[in-house]
Amino acid sequence: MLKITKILVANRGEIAIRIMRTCREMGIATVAVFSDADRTSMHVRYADEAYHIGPSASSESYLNADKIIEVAKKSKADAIHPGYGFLSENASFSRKCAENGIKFIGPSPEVINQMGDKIQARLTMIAAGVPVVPGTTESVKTEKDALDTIRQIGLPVMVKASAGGGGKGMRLITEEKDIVSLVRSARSEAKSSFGNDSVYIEKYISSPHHIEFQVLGDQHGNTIHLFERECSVQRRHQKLIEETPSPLMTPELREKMGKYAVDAARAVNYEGAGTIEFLVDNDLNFYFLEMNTRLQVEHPITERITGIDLVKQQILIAEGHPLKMKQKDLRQTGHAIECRIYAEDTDNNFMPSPGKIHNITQPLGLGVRTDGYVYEGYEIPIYYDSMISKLIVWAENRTEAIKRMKRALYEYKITGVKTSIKFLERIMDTDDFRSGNYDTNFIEKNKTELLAISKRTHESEDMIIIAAYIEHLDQLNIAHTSKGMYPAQNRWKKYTYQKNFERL
Ligand code: MV4
Repeated sequence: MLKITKILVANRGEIAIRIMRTCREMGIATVAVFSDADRTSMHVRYADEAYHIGPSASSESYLNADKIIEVAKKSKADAIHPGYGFLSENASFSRKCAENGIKFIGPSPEVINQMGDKIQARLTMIAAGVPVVPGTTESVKTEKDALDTIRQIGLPVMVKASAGGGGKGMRLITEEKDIVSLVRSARSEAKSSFGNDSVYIEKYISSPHHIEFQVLGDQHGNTIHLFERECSVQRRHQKLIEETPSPLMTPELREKMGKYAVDAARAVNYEGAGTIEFLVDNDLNFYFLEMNTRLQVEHPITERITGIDLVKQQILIAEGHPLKMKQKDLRQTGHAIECRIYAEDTDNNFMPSPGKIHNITQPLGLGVRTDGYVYEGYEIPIYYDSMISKLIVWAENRTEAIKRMKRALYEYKITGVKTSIKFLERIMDTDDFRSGNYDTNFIEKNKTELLAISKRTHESEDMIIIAAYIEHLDQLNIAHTSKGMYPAQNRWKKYTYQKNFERL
């Protein structure tokens, strides 16, 4: 059995800190790596050791596999945790780690490749008996090939990049006359984005739910699932809110999908934490979409309802320990919701809003967790993702969890940069979210309401006056500290409270 005593975290931001927190609890030393732009970042301060790895651009730092491995060797780290994004689903990085005697915390390069190639993944799932979206099982070769296939499946269809995921190189085809041009443009986007022009075709599932199952597999062939996450609140393939259990789920459907999720992971002898993504249509038919071979952003909601530390499980699995828990012992307790807080201007087409954090007051109290990394005076760099924090709440049921999320969002105050907090509060107030009756079209469907209200709030003269007053006090450095509330802040809060609060 491998004994891990030091882990290099090949990431930045909230996830780097999230991983290091578990390491600290386990008595494992931590090594941070950082770019030019991250010299003053929190993950650097948190770690036991930190090493500079290059310029700000990720391509020259957090994606520099050789440099990171060099640091791991120099610092005598036994293992590398890749977090999410960056090198987390890079098979050649996983291989290089192994070649250098460093344990990559995640699956083997073969499994990463097998799931990274979406056509391969479909074939694997078909062989394992897992339902996939009807469509092609090999890449589309010629225009005639595409026409024949689409006539067989029937319009509408989706053309997708085999090396893709997350919406890149994807086209919806609704009319026969567009087939040739859309297949061509999907192919060229695939080529330029992934260096691979292989595309495949699937039947289009309209207004689906995006539901994913968390899985864990150890090195001894034990595989379990940790239930589902509902991830349908998305905007342009960027998730905004996730919750578990899914409001759509029934015990029977969960049992069925959970079994398939475990079958999917077993089909590749999956080692570590992974996610099986499904599309679920309005008649509750479900189809395997993709497998993510990493820890995901939204993992905390699963941790909250199962009581399991997923990072700890990843580390124990990497050391070679067999999973301690059995499927039949796992329970979903209560309801958890995560809101992703982005530094962006929701009134200006969700443009990133980098800059200096002036004040930050984070929500606390019963049932609240924040996974973040920014602090007062920190300057958010332009180079990386604009997600600055995740707000996770738990309560005994969904209605109470929504109330708690509204309370926590109300407490969350960030000045200096624009954030998505107000927009998230608006989502909590929509009938569609509150009823749990929403799918991947939710943001588009409620766009007018969500944006119109946020504009009106910002443009209200009272609000501008109050905001200016708070800003004035902030500059005098007397308002809005993390230690207490001041009259100006209370006025602001009362105003939004009366306007937006309704009993659920
Ligand atoms: C689909 C689909 C409908 N039918 N495939 C978007 C991201 C990529 N990973 C898969 N995506 C979709 N694939 C078929 N055959 C609809 C989507 C989709 C979507 C999926 C999950 C969550 C949000 C979405 C938003 C728009 C489209």
